[in-house]
Amino acid sequence: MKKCRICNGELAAFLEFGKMTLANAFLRPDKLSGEFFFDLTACFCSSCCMVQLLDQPPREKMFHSEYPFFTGSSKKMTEHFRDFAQSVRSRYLSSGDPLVVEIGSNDGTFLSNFKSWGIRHIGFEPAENPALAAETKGIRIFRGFFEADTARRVLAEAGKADVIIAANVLCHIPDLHSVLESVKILLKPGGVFVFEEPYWGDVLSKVAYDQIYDEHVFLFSVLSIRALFERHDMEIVCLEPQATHGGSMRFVAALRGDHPVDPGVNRQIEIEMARGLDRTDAYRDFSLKCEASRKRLRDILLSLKKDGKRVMGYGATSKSTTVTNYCGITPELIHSICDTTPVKQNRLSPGAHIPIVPYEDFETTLPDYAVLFAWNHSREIFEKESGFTRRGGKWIIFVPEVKILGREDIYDSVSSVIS
Ligand code: DWN
Ligand code: ZN
Repeated sequence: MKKCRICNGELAAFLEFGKMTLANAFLRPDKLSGEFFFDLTACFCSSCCMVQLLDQPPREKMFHSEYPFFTGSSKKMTEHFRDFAQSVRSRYLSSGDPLVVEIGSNDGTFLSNFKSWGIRHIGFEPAENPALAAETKGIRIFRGFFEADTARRVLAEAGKADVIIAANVLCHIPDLHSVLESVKILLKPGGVFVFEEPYWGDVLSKVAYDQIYDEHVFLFSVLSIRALFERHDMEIVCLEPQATHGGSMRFVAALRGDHPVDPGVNRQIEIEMARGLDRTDAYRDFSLKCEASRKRLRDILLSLKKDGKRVMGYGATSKSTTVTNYCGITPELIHSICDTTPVKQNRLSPGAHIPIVPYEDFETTLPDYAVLFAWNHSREIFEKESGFTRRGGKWIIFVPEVKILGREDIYDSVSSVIS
């Protein structure tokens, strides 16, 4: 049995998906052989409370020149990062010539705000596709992973950072001890490290098992993050829950004693203890709920197939790789998945081999039902696609529960999803 990546404690498996492929390895139809599979198993460490994968594929297999995710593909996420940047600017940037560093800056959606304000910035980005997109916008990118030697190189060139940011990045990095040591190399005394990540408390309560895939080697609670930062003489000084990615937590960290600790931090720890996030029972309950969710989604799709209905997927998310493979959803059950990302289009979904089609096909295919794989963008998508339900189409959602939604459920009732 492998040991906890944070504290070397014993790991207990609570959800085994079996053989799974890489969430973002979209395939060319003429190149199906040699698909990579690994055992996807979620574990819990009862010593430090960190939820983590038992095994994670090598990082070069996941984050490479063809990495297909671009933060800017969602209008609402672009707005979110503008607001986030404004909050960082007003709360944490001193006068003078401050420096903002982002770990995993993707296509530069967040840093573009600092660029437009004339504030010095550098983004670390190892994946070529998004790095290139950021550079095209004139954003300063360091092409590489964030590690002690790369942090030292940036330090020599640009000096210490006032703020280091990471958004939906830390949960992808297996060696968090190395990240925190590198943060300490680059962060100014009195500076803050602000990061936001999918929140394990939300994954549990929404049965969002699709947040578990190769790239997400960790899913964080405040308990587990506190245990990690304590080992590096750092502490969490503030927490700000976020609605993004189906429920995230923004953590503000600093060197111990540098900033007062907001009372909300201990309050959240108490909430997590009351919910049992430090005990294995909560995890067993979660895995039973995942199994029930999988069965219900599959049963609905099988019965729609029997009735001859046309079902399409909406959003070829990383998360959808877990859902399609875990639930055994093949092209016989879902005819295609539409997506706005050009590099995903005309490829096949990882493992399940469902064709990915351009977003415009959603209009022309006229599906009877659409499975909302991009459920974390439901507000944006329901706004954009009001015509689908107007002409009788129905959405199938599976988070927080498997449900079929018609127009009346989304737009017409007082307690609707969208209002
Ligand atoms: O942690 C991660 C998060 C931040 O982003 C990464 N490991 C990878 C990625 O996860 P994801 O692929 O699950 O993210 P999204 O944001 O849920 O992906 C949305 C997908 O849906 C994109 O491929 C774009 C597409 N989309 C669409 O076709 N129409 C999105 C919207 C909003 C739309 O209207
Ligand atoms: Zn541990």
